[in-house]
Amino acid sequence: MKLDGIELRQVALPLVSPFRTSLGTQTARQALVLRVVSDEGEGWGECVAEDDPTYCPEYLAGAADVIRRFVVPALAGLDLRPASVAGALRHLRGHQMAKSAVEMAVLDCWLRARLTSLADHLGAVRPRVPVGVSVGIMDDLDTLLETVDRHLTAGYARIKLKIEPGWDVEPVRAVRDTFGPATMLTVDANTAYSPADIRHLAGLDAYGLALVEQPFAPGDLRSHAALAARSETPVCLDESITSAADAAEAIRLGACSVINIKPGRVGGYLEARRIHDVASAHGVPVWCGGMLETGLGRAGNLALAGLPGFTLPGDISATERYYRRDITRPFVLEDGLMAVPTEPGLGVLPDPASLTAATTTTEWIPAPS
Ligand code: SMG
Ligand code: MG
Repeated sequence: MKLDGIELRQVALPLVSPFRTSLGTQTARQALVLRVVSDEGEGWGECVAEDDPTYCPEYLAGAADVIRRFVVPALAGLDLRPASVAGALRHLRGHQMAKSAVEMAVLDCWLRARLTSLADHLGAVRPRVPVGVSVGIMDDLDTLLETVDRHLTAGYARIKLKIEPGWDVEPVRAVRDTFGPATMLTVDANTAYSPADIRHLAGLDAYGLALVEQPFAPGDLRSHAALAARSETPVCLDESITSAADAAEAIRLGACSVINIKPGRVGGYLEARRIHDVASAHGVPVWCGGMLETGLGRAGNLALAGLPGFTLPGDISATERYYRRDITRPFVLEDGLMAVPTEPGLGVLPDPASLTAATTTTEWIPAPS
């Protein structure tokens, strides 16, 4: 397959309610939508970098710049296939989210031309997957309990509470006391704690959490290992894991016993599958994280979550939890499950009218000949 060029579109989707984490509050998703054009047709991708470099070092305008100035020229003239994208971009350090978006669009294009779904290509084994919902930091406990009640009533299989110092034990205790021991409950700190908090965090053992996600800085595997040694609650890494090599090292050091896999954070769906394989070989369960994706990323994440090692519910909630109007058809919960798309490629396409309505800028980057 030969690359003609990539169209970059910045889209803005207002969130149905503000999403507050220890990193800040989001009221809208600014996303970068890619359309790869090749001699074999078109494919769509999404870059999950955020406006600001707070969750990770990448940010949207930077990702667009990397794609424009370095990625498109590096792929021009190649006999392009999904499995060769990462290698062709290896000389560019970092920028996993930019690379992932391009690999995703190449995968979509390639698989559409071969009438194969991403789920089949990755090796998904389940037609439907249980999913969870990530609940932001709230102003008060009453609002939190109402929100959790609504999500459990809707059928979500797991509740994840965002935590930070000052909003941790109390909300966890309130949710556990109100909804009982059968509710699968996890917490995510997005790196808000320091090694001095290890004893405090071990106190969460009293509440039967399925896991505690990324309490410490991305590079601080040592503190994650220290918490894991001291606490009964499984430690899960998110921000720390940017490759299969990272995953292998974290498992070896005892820094995690669960891994959150986000294709964008690790450079693409193919590296995500390698992390799944490494984790499975070590008996480490994985689950699919979320970055408030549009329907394009949601479709791809559902395909990934169909792999056998994805044994915990992911942050792949129904569209209505995020957006009133997405750029694709909405994804819905059916009996607490979400269906893995079966059509070729990602299995969804942007709805032209919704895409146009959400688009703020469009740019065509031709592959240099
Ligand atoms: O897509 O449902 C979603 C969001 C899930 O909590 C979520 N994502 O650290 O796991 C995480 C966060 C990252 C995005 S907010 C900074
Ligand atoms: Mg996280």
